Amino acid sequence: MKRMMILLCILAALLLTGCAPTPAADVETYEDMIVVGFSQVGAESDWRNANTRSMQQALSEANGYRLIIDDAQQKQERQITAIRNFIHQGVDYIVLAPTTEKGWDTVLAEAKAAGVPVIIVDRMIEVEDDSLFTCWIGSDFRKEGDNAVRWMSRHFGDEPIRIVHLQGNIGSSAQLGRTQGLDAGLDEHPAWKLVYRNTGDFTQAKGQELVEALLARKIGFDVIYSENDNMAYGAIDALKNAGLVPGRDVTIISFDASRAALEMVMQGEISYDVECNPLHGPRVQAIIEKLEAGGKPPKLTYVEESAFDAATITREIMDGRGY
Ligand code: GYE
Repeated sequence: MKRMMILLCILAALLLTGCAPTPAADVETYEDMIVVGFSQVGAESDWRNANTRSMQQALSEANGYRLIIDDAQQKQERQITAIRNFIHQGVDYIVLAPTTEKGWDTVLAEAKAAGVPVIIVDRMIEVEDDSLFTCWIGSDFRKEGDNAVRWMSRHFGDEPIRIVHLQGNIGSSAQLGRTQGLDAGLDEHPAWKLVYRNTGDFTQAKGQELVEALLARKIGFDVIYSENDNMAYGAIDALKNAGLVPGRDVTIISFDASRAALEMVMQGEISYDVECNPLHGPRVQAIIEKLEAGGKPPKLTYVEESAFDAATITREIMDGRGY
């Protein structure tokens, strides 16, 4: 019945846009498919785009899926609306990559009441009742922050350093964990001074803008702790435009370790990059297959991750990188 409803919705949409192929063929095609509504955060970073591509590749028509993606442009209200639409359309599964951790109780209770399983990917959610989601798969962001700080401790010890902290979207697990890591490092090293902290929304443009403003205000700093690669790219552009040499005048720590950033690690512009793996598509596919077969996936799954500096990065690692 649920599947029937979604078929009708898809057909109606196709007819309205005037691009419907022969309906009879379509009904048959979609009837055998697993319909997944994916509420994606946005397109703020290379990490995010790699994550979307991974979902599209794994949950493809060839693999038996009909994937409906909603881009929330980093707004939680838009995600809530998207989830409600998915419920009304009668999708088989909802996959949610949440903007922030809080604020999901009501809408996920609606999904539960409608009997739609919800799989959370990437960032975590904080809900009163854990039965509101089926399972979660993503990264240990606090561990990532601790990893970065361990490198800083090895590299700087108790040297006095002035740190600029570019944060991700406030309230997202990726921001919270990476910030907690740095805060613990600041507590442990009284010689480390935080000279500036602000959110760059995980975007390159905002990262550049923040660092340009700091340079214009003549605020001195030795280290930029950037909570993702795109903000680091923006910061690097700002430094170069001001005649500074990233890696020599300013040490840059970043997160994600996407291919372009690893090139910069190799060139010495980024000193340390903590890996965050966006390739969740096949993992979500495996979860759905397990559920379809009547199995029970683990409630929480953390992806194994590494980190790179000039001493550990190799051409081989970079060539094997899918994002
Ligand atoms: O680090 C950043 C993206 O939630 C892990 O979101 C993700 C983060 C990632 O915009 O680049």
